[in-house]
Amino acid sequence: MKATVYKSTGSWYVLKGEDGQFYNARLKGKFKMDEITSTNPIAVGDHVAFELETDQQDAVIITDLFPRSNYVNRISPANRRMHHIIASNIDQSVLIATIKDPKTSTGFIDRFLVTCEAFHISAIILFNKADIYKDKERNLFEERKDAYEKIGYKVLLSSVNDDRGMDDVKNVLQDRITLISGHSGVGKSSLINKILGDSNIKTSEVSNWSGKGMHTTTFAEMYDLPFGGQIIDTPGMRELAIADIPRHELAHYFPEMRALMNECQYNNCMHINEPSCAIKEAVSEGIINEERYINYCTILDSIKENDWE
Ligand SMILES: Nc1nc2c(ncn2[C@@H]2O[C@H](COP(=O)(O)OP(=O)(O)O)[C@@H](O)[C@H]2O)c(=O)[nH]1
Ligand SMILES: [Mg+2]
Ligand SMILES: [Zn+2]
Repeated sequence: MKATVYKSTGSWYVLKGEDGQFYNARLKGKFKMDEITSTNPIAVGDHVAFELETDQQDAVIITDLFPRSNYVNRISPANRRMHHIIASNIDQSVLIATIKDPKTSTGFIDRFLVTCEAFHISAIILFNKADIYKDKERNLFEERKDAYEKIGYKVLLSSVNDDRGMDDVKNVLQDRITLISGHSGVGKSSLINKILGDSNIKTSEVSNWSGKGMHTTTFAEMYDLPFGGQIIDTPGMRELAIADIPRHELAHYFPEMRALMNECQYNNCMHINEPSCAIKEAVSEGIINEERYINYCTILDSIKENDWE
């Protein structure tokens, strides 16, 4: 039978079969891994085949992995040459951000956007906690919204407390598979609980066995939305694998730079100190947002430190 992986801890899995049932699963002993640089063979979102007959009473056996349309990964903390695949077969990614309590920096937002560009996943920025914004925060939100919409990103405003923007959020999520990220305190759990409502049976409740006592909250997990579609929650995951991007490619992942970089005098221009740089000119003319450019420089620096060239 075919199934989708809803949860993965690295040693055991929760699948949803084509029959709509949830199954605890393990990998076949000799599971062939295509990607030798990956620390995990199976990730949330994967389409797999499984067999029911098994000597283990409590689990089905995953026998095959179907090709992924895309995936997101991050560098393994234990081994920088290895990757951990966080999720696969994703339609879009939503970053939950806030203007206040806590403040999400544009640096963090831009790193998220660059990562989505690199993985070819469309990105949406959702500013939460609208109920606590006063004039100052509202103005800053409008400024951010204008800046990001101008370069092609969808920006939403929501409040879990007073339900503001909840219809927009549902519209964006409906019938799609969405990876949700955001740093802690922005209301990720609150928002997810609100969207899922009571109707949702959390997949984690299916498995009351070997997973016990594991720190399952650090693993990504997929949930069915009551109005169609799925979300993938990524608890404890701050950032994706930005260090994988070679320095000379970084500007490609800033859409407003990508549009202009052919006009730089040097075709290997890094847009830092080079003469006749179309990007720097656009920044000084206010065509490219200065903060975005500064964040580009900061990310570029961090790649240098990571020694990926
Ligand atoms: N004022 C306000 N507080 C919120 C909102 N959403 C979440 N919170 C609060 O923010 C804190 C962090 O929320 P939580 O969902 O745990 O954030 P997470 O760390 O991103 O999962 C909690 O005290 C929530 O009650 C909101 O829309 N408005
Ligand atoms: Mg949380
Ligand atoms: Zn340039």
